[in-house]
Amino acid sequence: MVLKSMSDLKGIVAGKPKKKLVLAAAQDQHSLGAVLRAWQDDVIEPILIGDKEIIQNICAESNYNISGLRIIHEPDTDMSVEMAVKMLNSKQADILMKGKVGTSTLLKCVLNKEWGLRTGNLLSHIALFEVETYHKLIAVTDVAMNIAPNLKDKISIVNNSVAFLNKLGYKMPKVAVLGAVEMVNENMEATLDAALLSKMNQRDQIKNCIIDGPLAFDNAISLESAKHKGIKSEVAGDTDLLLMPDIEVGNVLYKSLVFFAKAKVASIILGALVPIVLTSRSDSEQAKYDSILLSAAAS
Ligand code: COD
Repeated sequence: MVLKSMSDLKGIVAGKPKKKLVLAAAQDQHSLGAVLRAWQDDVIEPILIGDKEIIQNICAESNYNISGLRIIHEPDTDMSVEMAVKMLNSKQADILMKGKVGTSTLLKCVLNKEWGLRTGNLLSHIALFEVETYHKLIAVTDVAMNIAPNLKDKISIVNNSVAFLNKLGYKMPKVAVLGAVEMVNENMEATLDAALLSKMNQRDQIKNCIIDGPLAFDNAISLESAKHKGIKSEVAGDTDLLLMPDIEVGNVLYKSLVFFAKAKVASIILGALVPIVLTSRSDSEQAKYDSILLSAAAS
């Protein structure tokens, strides 16, 4: 099975038990809109932590019905994130969501050694895109957490992502490891890592997926382009997951897809005790809603 559009996520979460979601630093218009919609749709039971007065004002201005909603008043942003992470650590809820707080502030709390959400695995970010010009959803990793992953990190990032895609119903997701070129160039580390990951996959050291690389972006997503260059690959033109060389390339691709290609996006952090909805502050309410669905599908 592969997902063709973001609306397919609803089918995956339908019938699953409702999940408790904690929104940290909840005084954020788009996050509140998304959370309340997912609450209405019976996907989640929300708990909001943040500045109660601002939350109530945003909800009143937007005509959101919040009667019966649990709101914990904590006006200090850092404290509200800490409180949220501690709730997840003590298993009082199932999903963490970032509200009006910087990504690295939230991630530092998540990585706290005493009360964070570590599991001993590497945590990584995955984003799912619906782009009009591609025939199915395409996942991209890591565009927001791991800054400059080495080969060991990339193995963990692929394993996190593949386990997640397997959970969504993909039996053997096709993974393209990106470089600037499709040939191994000893001066380009990304191409060396890509070749090693492909060989590890062939030898069954990385399972439940088909990996090919290095592939340049065009070969990964266009069969015609791959054929033109004489590349024979099971992955080329039919990629389910793009593995990025580093955060800069990944983040620029993310923003280009959203702003230039008007792609829909949903994104979460994998590998922690619980799924974490971690979207960019500039992401739309729809992107935040789809990310909640994605986290519910993952938990
Ligand atoms: N998974 C598990 N443990 C990790 C991870 C990870 N991905 N990253 C770091 N750790 C552990 C380390 O092993 C160490 O024990 C501790 O956490 C601290 O590690 P540092 O010193 O390397 O990391 P920090 O605390 O300085 O920063 C961690 C961040 C995740 C905050 C940092 O990597 C970061 O800022 N990432 C980019 C976030 C961002 O700005 N994204 C914006 C794009 S939208």
